[in-house]
This record gives sequence, structure tokens and C-alpha cells, in this order.
Amino acid sequence: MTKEAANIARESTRAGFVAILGAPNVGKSTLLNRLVGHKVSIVSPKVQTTRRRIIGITIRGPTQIMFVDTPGIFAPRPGKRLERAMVRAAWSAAQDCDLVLVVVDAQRGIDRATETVFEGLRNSRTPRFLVLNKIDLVRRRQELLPLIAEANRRLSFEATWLVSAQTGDGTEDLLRAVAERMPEGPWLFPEDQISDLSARALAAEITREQIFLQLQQELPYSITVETENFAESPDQREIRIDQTIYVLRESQKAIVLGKGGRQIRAIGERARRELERIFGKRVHLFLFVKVRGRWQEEPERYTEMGLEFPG
Ligand SMILES: Nc1nc2c(ncn2[C@@H]2O[C@H](COP(=O)(O)OP(=O)(O)OP(=O)(O)O)[C@@H](O)[C@H]2O)c(=O)[nH]1
Ligand SMILES: [Mg+2]
Repeated sequence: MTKEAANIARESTRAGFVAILGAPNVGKSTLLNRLVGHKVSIVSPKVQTTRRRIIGITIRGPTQIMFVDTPGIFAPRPGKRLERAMVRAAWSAAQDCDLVLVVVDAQRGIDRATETVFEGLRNSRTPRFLVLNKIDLVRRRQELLPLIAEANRRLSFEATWLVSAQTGDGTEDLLRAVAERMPEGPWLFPEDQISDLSARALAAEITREQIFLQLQQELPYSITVETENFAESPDQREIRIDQTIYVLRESQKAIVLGKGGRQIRAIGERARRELERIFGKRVHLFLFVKVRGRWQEEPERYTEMGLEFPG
């Protein structure tokens, strides 16, 4: 046993779950990645990028912290099953955790979706921190005082943190405070594990991220990506990944493929490079596009996405 390990063993360990909640696009996934120090959850400038709960794990001294990234909370449109499933997944994360981080975009302030989040937490007894993110976009911190006062008037918070998930400003202080708030208990994951996502699921997310980054308007919301095959070469230096991109209509398939297959090649190229960086191995990525008009009504698709199928 190393000296450090012996010290930790003597001290009692701590472990806890921390749900990251907020309106779409406030920077929850960027914050998760920053706090964990790895890319665990995908990020894009579009709303509703995250579709499921994703755990990012980090260790500070004797404390293991499981941050739970969640889909942004908003009012799902009638008949939109996927939206319902996403919002439900976010709320369920808030129920079984030791601390909630309520993330608000410092520039945008309290919009309708953020009001929905505050409303939903009003009767919760779980301790919570207010996290104002994107402070790099605000000229002077003083400008945030009215927003801090207003948020704390609407919902009580143990503390307020000003951070930029993008630059890392303020996130170390937040991490330290979170660690101190965790209950005593044994660690729940092996110490080298950084996420609960399987490699297959992460690979599908990385391709979906490129779809969010490269395709416009409604298209990213009409798409889901599944990894059909994930195989390492015998010498473990290369990975072959086959994925299916499901779209709702023929016309969408044409856009995803692009003229002469240009668009799908661009998506595959970027996703492949990102996967090589993440896995540290050579990656061969094969993408297939399938039209499936009712994929958003199929329970199997939700299981693949890591979501419960809402009835
Ligand atoms: N300037 C600035 N931009 C940020 C910051 N944090 C996140 N962003 C940007 O905000 C956008 C949304 O970030 P995400 O992390 O995907 O936001 P999210 O809350 O997870 O969004 P959903 O998953 O859609 O709910 C991206 O373009 C990020 O680069 C920040 O601290 N400063
Ligand atoms: Mg997200």
C-alpha cells in the first residue's frame, strides 16, 4: 500500500451523488466535463443536446463524487414522447442525490425553463447550490447581484457560486465545496472509472454530437445513433465501430448523406478523430443511415438511449 493510500484508508471515506440540473443550454454538460476533468458528456450550441443521465466520477482526497449530468428541463410539447422521457430522466436524478447544483446562465438569467426548475425543486429537501455559469460573458460581477438576489428570493440555496465552465474560472472552489458536502460512506465505483457510460454508448454520443454540430434546424432532433458493433483488434491497438443513424424521413436521409456522401463523410471524420483522442487508439468508424419513421415510438430505441420509455 502506498503512503497516500494508507492515509486515505485511515481517514473515513466519503461518497455522494450530485445532480446537475437546469434549463437547456445553460452549460450543464460543459460543467460536468470540467469538474470531472474528462470529456464524458457531449456539448453543442443547440438546446436539448443531452438526452439521458450521465454520471461523471471524480475523486478528491477521501471523497468520491458522482456528478450526474441531466437533460435540460423544459415543458415538453404534447405528443412528444422523447421530450417527456428526457425531462423525466432529469427529475429522477434530482430525487436520488445528496446535493443538487442548479445551473443558471448568468447572461440569460431566469427564463421560463429555469422557472420550471425552481418550481419543481420547491418542495425538495435535498440541499442545493445555485451555480451561475458563463460569467465570462458578463462584464462585471457586480452586474450579477440583482440576479443572485432574485434567484435566492424564489428558491432557497445553501450557497451561490459564480463560474465559467468554459474557462474553469471558479470551478475549483465549487468542487471543493461539493466534496465537503458529501456524506461518509464507501466509494461506489472503481477509482479509475470516470463515467457510467459504456464505450459503445459513448461512441454513439460522440457521433450524435457531430450531428448536433454539423446539421441545422430540426434535423438533430429527428436523429438517434446506435452502436451496432464495437470490436478491438487482437493487438488492442485499433477499434472498429459500426453505427446506425436513424432518421424519420427519406428527405432527412438525403441531408445526412449530403451531395455525393460529403456530409456523412464529414460527420464520420470528425467523430472518428474525437473517438481516437478519447480511446487513445486508431478507430475505424462505419456509419449507416436508416429511415425509421416511428423510432421515437419504439421502446427499444429508448433502452438503447438509456432512457425509460414513457407510456
Ligand atoms: N461563454 C461560455 N459558454 C459556455 C459556458 N459553458 C457552456 N457554454 C456553451 O454553452 C453551450 C451549451 O453548453 P452545454 O454544456 O451543451 O449546455 P447544457 O446545459 O448541457 O445543454 P443541454 O444538454 O442541451 O441541456 C455550448 O455552446 C457551450 O460551449 C461558459 O462558461 N461560457
Ligand atoms: Mg447537456
